[in-house]
Amino acid sequence: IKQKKIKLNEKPRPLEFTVLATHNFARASILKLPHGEVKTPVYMPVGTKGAMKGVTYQEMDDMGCKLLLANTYHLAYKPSGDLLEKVGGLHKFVNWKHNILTDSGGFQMVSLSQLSEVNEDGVTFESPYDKTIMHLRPEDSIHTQNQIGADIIMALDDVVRTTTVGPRMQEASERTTRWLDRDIAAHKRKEDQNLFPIVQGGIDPKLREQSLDDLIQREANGYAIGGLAGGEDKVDFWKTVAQCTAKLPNDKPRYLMGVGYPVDVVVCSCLGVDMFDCVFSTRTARFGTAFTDYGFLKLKNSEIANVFQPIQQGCQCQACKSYTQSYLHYLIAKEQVACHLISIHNLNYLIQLMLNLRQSIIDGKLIEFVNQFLKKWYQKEG
Ligand code: PRF
Ligand code: ZN
Repeated sequence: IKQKKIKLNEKPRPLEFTVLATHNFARASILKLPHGEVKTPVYMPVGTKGAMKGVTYQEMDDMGCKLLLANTYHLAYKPSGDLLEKVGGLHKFVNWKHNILTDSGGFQMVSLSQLSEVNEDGVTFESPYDKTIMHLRPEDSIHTQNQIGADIIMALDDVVRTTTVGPRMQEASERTTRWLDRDIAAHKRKEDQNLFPIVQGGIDPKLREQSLDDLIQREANGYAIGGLAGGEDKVDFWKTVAQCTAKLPNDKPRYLMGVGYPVDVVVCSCLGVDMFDCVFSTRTARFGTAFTDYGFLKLKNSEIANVFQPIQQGCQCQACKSYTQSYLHYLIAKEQVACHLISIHNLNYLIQLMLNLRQSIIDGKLIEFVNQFLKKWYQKEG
């Protein structure tokens, strides 16, 4: 009988990852973090600036959310790392008792590319609000993330557009590894904060392979797959995700950054991803679009005025339990609260989608689940 060697004197880790069931690459697991257990695969709602757009943290709690995302760049600007440290961290500041993950600020190099400049030392941002300058070196990002106190913190990566080719992509990918070593050296709270490295390399298999090798050597508690969902072809996207999940250690969580389109989270869960985040669900809600089993529902469309049913039959969210599509259609033009209700529905939809997918892995019914999901998603309700 093969037995796993137990290393004595192994330091306790602020993360335990237990795989309960698998189907090919897909896994149903429990991720135990300092602020409680998270069932994976999981979708993490994004509260960039320490607040959700249009949804309270209490409402996220009511939906069963156990892991939220926030962003270091925005929090460093306001309310600032120093203030958050003074109040005892972001959990206390926003009164959230479950887990938090902070992104490092790396992604803002792309999203705020007009206002940022990068070199080997780090990134410099000019604030879009008041033109102040912020230097974000790996050491600064980690220091601020230590002050914020999230359960999972992200390495500062050199992020370029996914469709970048040539030497700049290679430089970014290799620099991400060099920065990781500075992140690791700067990280002061290894006992209660997990630092996840981010695999880069665009859609170039060779660069990805190198990035994977380099990062896996550093033996982190979990890994993220970055640099995707940036306008590349779907086939390249899926192939790259598959390349990463095939190589990343089986006993550690894998987080695919910036992906939250329902079909993508289903496909990528099947490829072995455990964690997702994306602003898409709430952003699209603010434009009046709701997620349903039958695809997207544009509540602004005039014919919705005559639909006296909830967004989704059987959905247990606040919006669906109380209101018809017709009323929401009428509200959109008048009141902010419409966006609030649709956001709640979309977040609840993704949280439930992940829970159902997870249960199907546990029950050995993933194939049936995916068949049903795709059949409905690509078929108009009849
Ligand atoms: N790096 C970081 N955050 C991210 C990404 C990344 O590559 C993505 C993928 N486009 C989303 N968010 N640090
Ligand atoms: Zn609903």
